[in-house]
Amino acid sequence: MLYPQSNAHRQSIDLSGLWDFVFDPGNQGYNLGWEKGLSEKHPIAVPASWNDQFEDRRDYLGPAWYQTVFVLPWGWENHRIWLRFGSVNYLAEVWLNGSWLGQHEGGHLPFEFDITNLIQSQWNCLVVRVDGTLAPNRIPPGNITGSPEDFFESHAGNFPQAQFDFFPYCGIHRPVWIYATASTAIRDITVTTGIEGETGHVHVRAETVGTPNAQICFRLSGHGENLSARTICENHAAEAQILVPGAAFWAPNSPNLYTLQVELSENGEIVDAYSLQVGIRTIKIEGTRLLLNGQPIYLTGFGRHEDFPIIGRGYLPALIVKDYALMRWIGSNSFRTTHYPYSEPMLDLADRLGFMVIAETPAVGLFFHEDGLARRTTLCQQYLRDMIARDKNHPSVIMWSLANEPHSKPPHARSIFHDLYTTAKTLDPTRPVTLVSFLGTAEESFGFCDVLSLNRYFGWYSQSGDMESALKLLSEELDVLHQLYSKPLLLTEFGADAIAGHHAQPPEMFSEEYQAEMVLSYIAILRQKSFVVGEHVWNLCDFKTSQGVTRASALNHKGVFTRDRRPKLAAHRLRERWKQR
Ligand code: BDP
Repeated sequence: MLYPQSNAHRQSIDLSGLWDFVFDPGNQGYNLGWEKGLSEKHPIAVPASWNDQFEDRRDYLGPAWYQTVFVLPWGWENHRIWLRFGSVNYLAEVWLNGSWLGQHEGGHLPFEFDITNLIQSQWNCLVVRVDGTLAPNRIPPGNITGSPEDFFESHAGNFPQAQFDFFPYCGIHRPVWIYATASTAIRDITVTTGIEGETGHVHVRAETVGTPNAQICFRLSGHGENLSARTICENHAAEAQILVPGAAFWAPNSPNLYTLQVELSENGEIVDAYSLQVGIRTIKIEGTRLLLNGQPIYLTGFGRHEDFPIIGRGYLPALIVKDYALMRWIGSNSFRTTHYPYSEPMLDLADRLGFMVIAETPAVGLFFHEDGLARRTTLCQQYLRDMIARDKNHPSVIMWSLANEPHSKPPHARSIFHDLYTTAKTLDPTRPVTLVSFLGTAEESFGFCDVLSLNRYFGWYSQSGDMESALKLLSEELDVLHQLYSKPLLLTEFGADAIAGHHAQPPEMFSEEYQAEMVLSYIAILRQKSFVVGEHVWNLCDFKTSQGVTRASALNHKGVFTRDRRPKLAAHRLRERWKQR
């Protein structure tokens, strides 16, 4: 799904700002006709989670109602008009001027409605009902009361009872846009790239609406080139292959980008245009190595969260810029979008700044009890498809992650993941696909995944405080996985909680020294294994969680930076280590 853009042929307006809002704990909004307009209104900022914006509703997960009004912008008459939400967590129901537009389930991914026939020339009233209640048949799941062997017990007593280790923030988390195009317009663009010697191959496909056989022109410019291909759409689609001799390839140290301009014309007149940044690169697996543009790469970096005081999981451009500054300062080259797709601008910056990204679906904490399983499986498929549709054109995205730490011991888990793997490979044969597991040798999906992604906390949740035994176990387990599968292996999570300012010599748990020692000692082991292709420390920053006995101040303290982005000892040590490469 294309991100909104403004140019001479399409216009987008961001409706972010102060909206009206009301909590609906008694679920009376439908009966009171709130879809036509709210009777009680409190100001709320959009985008941002609602949980930390008020004095007393942190743990309230829904339902709640949002409302804003807007006028039809000048010149938008006779255009096709869309309403687009970047992310609403979790279930959104939407009305425009009292008419039902539809609903969307799941945070972290965009959805949109064609509002051409409902928009009015003067004021328009947009109402959104949001329900973030945790439920066992939602993705990610929560409020599970079933048999304990089906899920990870350590989250069971937490409040709110999420089946995952981050706060279940709710609300409109990313900008809401209205945008206008001509009735014949570009709806989707897919770019794949290849390399042959010095030549870059850029394959472009565009999909359109309106006139089925409009003319299309693909122009690729940058690095001294200005190449174009013209063709005519057949059945609303057109493709072209552009060869770029002596291409400037995209890589972390040289994130070269070209601009692809797609122009759609009717009777010789341009009716729509869309431009996209294109990085020419390949990503492949050869034996136990991960190759970018044919060269082995080693990932250094983090898992992270979209999380910050007051805005919760809301989109905050300054935070994105800051986190890239920190990730660059510390010498990392990659991250995983733990545990859900991040905002589109985050990926745009990864393209520009040269970070490699493992893009992960919201399938965290999956469990395989029959109750609700069919529904959860369908949602996982949908979120995977939607994530690939949204993020497929980013050169920075080098891998898809199907899930984080599923409780996948039950035998039927394997076929569910195999189906997800097949979906990812069918939609995008160009990228490796992984699944992030804590089961190690018991993870059945490692048999078909392209890369083994393992989370390990020896020395923390087990062998607590006993670094020597922890490292021995780590080293042995890695070797066993290598013997079993002989595939590239990523340590996607390792780390320790450190309360900033707490020190101990000799190091002990929760001190900055223990965290630093653990992270550095793990890295020393990983670097001895030729089949290990990367190390992602858990986490870039401390982040908010549900309350529970292992979460002092309802925070996970495994950040090497604090929640307000100040370095702990581990950040300095990592920087020294990663600057050596
Ligand atoms: C892993 C999870 C991650 C948690 C982390 C931890 O993948 O979401 O935050 O453990 O417990 O199991 O710190």
